[in-house]
Amino acid sequence: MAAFVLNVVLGLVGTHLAHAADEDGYDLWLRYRALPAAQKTALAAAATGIAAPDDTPTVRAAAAELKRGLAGMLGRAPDAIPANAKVRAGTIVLARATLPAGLADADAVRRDLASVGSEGYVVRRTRQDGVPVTLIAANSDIGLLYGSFAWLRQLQLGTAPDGIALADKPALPLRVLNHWDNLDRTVERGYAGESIWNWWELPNIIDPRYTDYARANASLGINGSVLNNVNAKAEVLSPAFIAKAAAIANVLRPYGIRVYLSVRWSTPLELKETKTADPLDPAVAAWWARKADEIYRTIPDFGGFLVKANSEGQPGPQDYGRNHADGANMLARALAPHKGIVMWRAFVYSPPAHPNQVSDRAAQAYDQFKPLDGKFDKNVLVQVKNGAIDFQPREPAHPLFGAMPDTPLVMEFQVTKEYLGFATHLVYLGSLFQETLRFDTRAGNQPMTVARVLEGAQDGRVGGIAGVANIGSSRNWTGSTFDQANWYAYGRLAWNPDLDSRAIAREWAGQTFAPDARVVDPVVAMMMRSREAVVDYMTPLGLHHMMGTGHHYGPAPWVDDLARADWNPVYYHRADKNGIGFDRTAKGSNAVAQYAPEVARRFADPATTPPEFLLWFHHLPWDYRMPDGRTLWTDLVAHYDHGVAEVAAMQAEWQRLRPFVDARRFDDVAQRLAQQQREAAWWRDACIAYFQHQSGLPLPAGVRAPAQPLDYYRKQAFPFAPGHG
Ligand code: BDP
Repeated sequence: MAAFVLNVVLGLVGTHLAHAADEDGYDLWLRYRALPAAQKTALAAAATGIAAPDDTPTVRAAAAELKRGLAGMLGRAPDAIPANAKVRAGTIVLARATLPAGLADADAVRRDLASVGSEGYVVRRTRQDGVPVTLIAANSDIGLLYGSFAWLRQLQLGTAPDGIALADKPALPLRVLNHWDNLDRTVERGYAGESIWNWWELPNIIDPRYTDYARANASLGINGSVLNNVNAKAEVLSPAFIAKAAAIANVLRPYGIRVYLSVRWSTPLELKETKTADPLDPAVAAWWARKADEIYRTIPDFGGFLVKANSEGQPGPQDYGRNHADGANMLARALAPHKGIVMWRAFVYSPPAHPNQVSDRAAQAYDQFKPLDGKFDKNVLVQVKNGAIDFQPREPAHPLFGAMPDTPLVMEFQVTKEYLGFATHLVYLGSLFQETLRFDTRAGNQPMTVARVLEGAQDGRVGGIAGVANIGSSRNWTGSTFDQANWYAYGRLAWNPDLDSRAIAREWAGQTFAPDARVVDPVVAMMMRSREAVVDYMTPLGLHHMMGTGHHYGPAPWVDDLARADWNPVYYHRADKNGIGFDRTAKGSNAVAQYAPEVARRFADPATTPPEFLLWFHHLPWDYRMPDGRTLWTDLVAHYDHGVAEVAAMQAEWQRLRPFVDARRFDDVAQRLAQQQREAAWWRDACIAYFQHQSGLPLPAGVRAPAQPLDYYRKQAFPFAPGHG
C-alpha cells in the first residue's frame, strides 16, 4: 500500500524529482541540475555558443560559470565562439558598453546600460547580425559576471530563455561578509565547522573551496569579505598574515570581492613598535600609515579595516581619553591615500561607572556616537548592529539608524544564528532582515526606512551592509541546508534591500531543491513561519537576552550573578511578583527618546507599542490587558505554546516533502527539526517554570505544566557548546 502511494506520488512529480540522488549540499544554490526535457530543448536552442571578450579573469569567470551551469542543466556546455567569428543563432553574447556591431536594439540596450551603474547588468534576448542571441551586457566586467549569474538563476528557476529580460544594479556599494574567524581556525559563534581559511597552510596551499566561496558570493553580489574576527589579534597585521590574506585576495579578486581585515586597536603597541596606541600620537599615526602602505604593496585593492574598539574589553582610543572619531579618523587617514575605508563598529557598551549605577545598555551606542555625527572622515563608515542590544531573535531597529544624518552607516546583521538556535534550528532570517530594513525611522514627517538611510536617501551619504557569516568548513558550508538560505537571503537583500523575503525564499527553495510548486510552496511556508516561531518559544513580546551564559545556548532567564549587571538576563526582563519587562520610557531609562519623536511617541505608550516590542519598552503588571483581552501572563504563556506548536507544524510539513527531496538532505533536516522540537519545548518549559516562580501565578487554565521543576532547568550545563571561544 505504502509503495503504491509512493509510486503514484512519484508518477505525478516527474523524473527529475523522482530519482533525486543524494546531495551533500556543497553546491549550495548553484546546483545546475538537468532540466526537464521540454525546458532542455528550449534552452539548447538558446545556448549554442558563448561569445565573450576572453581577456580578463572576471570575464573568464563569467564564461566559465555559464559553461558550468549549462553543462549541468543541458548536459553539454556551449562552445566558445572565437573573437571576430560570426555569431550563430543561440549565442550568448557577453558585451561591455561598447556593444558589438550588428546588434538589433543597441539604442535600447545603451539606455538600459546608462541606468545600471558600474556594477549592474542588462540581460535580454535580441538579434545580432540577424540571428537570435542572448545578450548579457554591462558597463564593467563585474557586471558581466553578475548578469551571468542572474541569467543562470532564472534558468534554474525554470524560466524559459525567451522570457528572461533583466536590468538591475545593486542599491548599496558595500556588501560585505564579516567572518568571525580566528587565526587558529576556530570561528567565534561558528556552527559550521572550522574556518574555511586554512591560515596555517596559506599562502602556498590554496584550497579550491576559496573559489567556490567566491562564486557563491558573486552569485549574490557580495563584494567584500572581512577575513578575521572583530575580536582581532595583533598578528593579523604581521607580514606573514598579510601574505596569507593576499593569497586569498588573489582568488577572490576575479569575482569582484575585496578583502578587508579586522584590526586590533593596540596592534603597534603589542608588536612593540610604538610606545602607546594613543590615536593623537604622531608616532602611532605614522605606524599605521606605514602598515597601510605595506598592505597595499601586496594587496593593491585591499578594502580597509573593520574595528571593534572599546567594546567588551577590546582596547580603543578611549583608553587614552580620545573618542571613537579620533580613533577612526587616524586609521582612515592611513588608508585614504590608497582609497581604503574604515568600518568602525558602534557595538559599544561600558561597565557602569559605579557598581550601583543602572545604565541601559540599549542606550549606550547612541549616547557615545550621536555626539560624533559629522565628525568622521569621508572614508569612515559607522557599522551598527540591527538592534541596540545584540542580535536577538527580535529587536526594534537600532535608534542610531535614525540619528546619524551626517555619517554613512553600515548595517550589521548576524547571519550565523548565535541567539537563534545555532545551526540546529530552522529559522529563516530573511524575515528578520526585512523587518529591520523596512523599519521606519522617520525624517521629520517623512517616512525614512532603514534601507533608505543606508542608501543615502536623506543626504547622499551612502552606507553599506555587513553580515556576520555562517560559513565554515562543513561540507554544506553552513552546518545545515536551511542555513544556506540565510546566506542567500542576506546576499540578495544586500544587493537590493527592498526585495521581499518571501520571494527570496521562493528563489532559494527553487534552486536548492527543485523549481516545482509542490516543493517550493511547503518549503517556503515552513521558512516564513520559522522566525516568528523562534521568537515565540524563546523571547516573545519583546523579551530579550535570556540565553545561557557565554555560549548563548538554551534558556537561562534566571541568571543574576554575573560580574556585570548588564550581562544578566534578570537585568533585561526584570520579572518579579509585580510584573515583567524593561521600562525604556521616560519613567525608566528613557532610551525610547533616542528614536525620532513620531517613533518614540508610539513606543512610549504600551497601548500603541506593537505587542512584539511590548516588554522591550515597558515594565507591566502581569494582569495588564493585552489587545485581545487576555492578561499579559496568559498571553505570554500562549506565545510559548504557539512557538512549540509551530515547530511541530514545520516538522509535519517536512514529512510531506519526503518524496521530493533526496534522502540525505531530507534526513538531515528531519533530525534537526526533531531536535528543534525538543529544544523549543525545553525553552518553553524552562521559561514558564521560571516566570511562574517569579510571578507566583497559577498556570492559565488548560496549559500543560513544565515537564520538570525549575531547578532541573537551572542545573543544565553545556561546557563544550560550540562557537564560544
Ligand atoms: C556578541 C557575541 C560576541 C561578539 C560580539 C560582537 O557574543 O562573540 O564578539 O557580539 O559583536 O553577540 O563584537
